[in-house]
Amino acid sequence: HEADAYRTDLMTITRFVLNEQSKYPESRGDFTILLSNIVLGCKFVCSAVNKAGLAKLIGLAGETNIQAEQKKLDVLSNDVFVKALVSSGRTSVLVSEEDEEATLVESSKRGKYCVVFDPLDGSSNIDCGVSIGTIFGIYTMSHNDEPTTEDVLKPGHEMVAAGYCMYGSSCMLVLSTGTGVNGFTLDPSLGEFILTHPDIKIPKKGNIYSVNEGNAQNWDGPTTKYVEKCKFPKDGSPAKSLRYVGSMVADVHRTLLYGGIFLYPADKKSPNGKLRVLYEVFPMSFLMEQAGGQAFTGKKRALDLVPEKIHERSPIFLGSYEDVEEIKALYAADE
Ligand code: P6P
Repeated sequence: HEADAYRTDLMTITRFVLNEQSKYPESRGDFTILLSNIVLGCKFVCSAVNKAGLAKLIGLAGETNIQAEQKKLDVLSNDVFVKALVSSGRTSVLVSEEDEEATLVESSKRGKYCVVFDPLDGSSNIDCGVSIGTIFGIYTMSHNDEPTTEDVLKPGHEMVAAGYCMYGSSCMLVLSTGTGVNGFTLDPSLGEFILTHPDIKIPKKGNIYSVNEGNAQNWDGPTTKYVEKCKFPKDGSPAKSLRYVGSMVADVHRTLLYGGIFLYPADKKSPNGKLRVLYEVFPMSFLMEQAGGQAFTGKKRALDLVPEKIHERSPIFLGSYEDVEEIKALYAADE
């Protein structure tokens, strides 16, 4: 009857976080309130993304330019997250991929957390039904003065939590609050995220590499050498498989569960790579380290980066510990 027991012991994300927070006697439930507002945003986006295709269909029948509606999905998602986070009364600074400037919360609504997020990463993939996602990272304020962007221009290792929600065949929220990584799947009939992947650990080594090979002509030496090694191993080991969705949440989620390495290297055209430090590189690097993997920028541990601008980019190599070690060795040899 093991299965029956499991089915009745529904561990929702809220209960799970409350259990975790109860270990800190001084916690006043602020984080749980913050998280419940992030979860609300994810449920909204999940429902909107799933209807997007249908809306497109209806759009064809109606006169509105559904394409414009489609495009707005990332703006709509951003509005929902900003409003939910501000109204939670638990945040002071918000940085979103969608907003050029940070949101500094008005004093009556301020709280001790700062949230950096990409409300709908990979949204260019919506039209073809590819999985997309929300990525977020959470810092705490270190003072009670006026909040500024300085409060989020901190190294990623100072984050207290990070996670992503992937809108795919199922809606899955992967979260770490610094004591490991757990995966929760949305049960639409309950409207609850249920713990389905407790204590996720990434395999120490994988046989998948994930990179946009279309940029190969612009790569530097170490990346070129590493990808060459994946395709034509010299030590007689089998060649790796290439899996590249082009949506970071989908590529990182597969890497976390199956192992392997995800690369978005610097190239001649973009010397800092393409992915954003605060709300793509840091949250995914935080999760990888918490799951026993690692994340490297080509020069240093990704979480040790100190961003100077809120939309700054960085090259990133993340995934199975041993796979990232190999590319670190190639960069070290290249110095
Ligand atoms: P490229 C999506 O546009 C995104 O921001 C990430 O989700 C994804 O990993 C990357 O860009 C894909 O970039 O240059 O390979 O198309």
